[in-house]
Amino acid sequence: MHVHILTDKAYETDAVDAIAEIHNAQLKLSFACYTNPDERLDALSKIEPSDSGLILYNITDWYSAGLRQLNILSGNGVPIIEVHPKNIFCESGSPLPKLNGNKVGLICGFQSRGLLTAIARLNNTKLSTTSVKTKRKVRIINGPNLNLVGQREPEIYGFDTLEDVEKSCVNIARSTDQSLEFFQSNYEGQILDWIQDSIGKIDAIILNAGALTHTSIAIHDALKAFPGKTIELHISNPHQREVFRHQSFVSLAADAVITGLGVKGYELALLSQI
Ligand code: CA2
Repeated sequence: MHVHILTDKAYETDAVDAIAEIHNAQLKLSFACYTNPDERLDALSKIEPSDSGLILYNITDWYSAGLRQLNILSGNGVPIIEVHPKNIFCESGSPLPKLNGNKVGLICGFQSRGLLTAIARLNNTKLSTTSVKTKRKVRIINGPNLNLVGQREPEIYGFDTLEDVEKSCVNIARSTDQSLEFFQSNYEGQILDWIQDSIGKIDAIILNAGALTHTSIAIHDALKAFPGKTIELHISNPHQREVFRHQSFVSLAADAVITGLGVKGYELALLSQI
């Protein structure tokens, strides 16, 4: 499994080096930065048809000789993915012209994280035993009465139902390469089981414990045992409400807290990198 990453921007090397370090344990990554077009051609000519793929990172100026080389590689069955940190379609840039062979695709707009997605894609294409190791695994856990959101008290919780929230979170998880499970229960024991079951399996829990936030030392203790990241989330801002909502046992065990942003808070928690 040998993936080549090619760029022509010297300032990108740090990001790519860090990514190469993470991935070299699982696959061989060769990273090269060529600002000189002739050197780039030379590098392309050294890629073997048996190699697993080529990632072109943030390269904007292509010229006919380069395209010819890429066409040969692509025709030889080497998958090629073009990655741009920015959304080139918003910046009046344009993608590489279509190649003859099996160009895999284009990823843009995810900053340097697009590289991870491209590597995971190539990894998957050729190595069925190494599934997508780069995916952050997230659980969103909702506590009591959150199944009523959108149906009652819209002045506090808005009009979106929990089902609507789940749908938008699933879309965000998909586009940010995270795997997501979305739960709701009215039972404290069930929430404890989901937290305990996350240990060793899940990278981050986004928890809206509902009213249990203000009462449950058991949830606090379970979160303390969870080694991943915990984001406490509330649709409303409990600090602006009754005094009994000002105390949170979850906050003491959480890495971050989002409150009062409505159901958008779920999406923001999912987009945050902690
Ligand atoms: O603001 C939040 O997200 C809360 O966690 C929601 C809880 C509340 O007990 C917390 O203090 C703050 C309540 C869950 C939703 O309960 C509803 C009750 C009736 C109608 C609609 C929702």
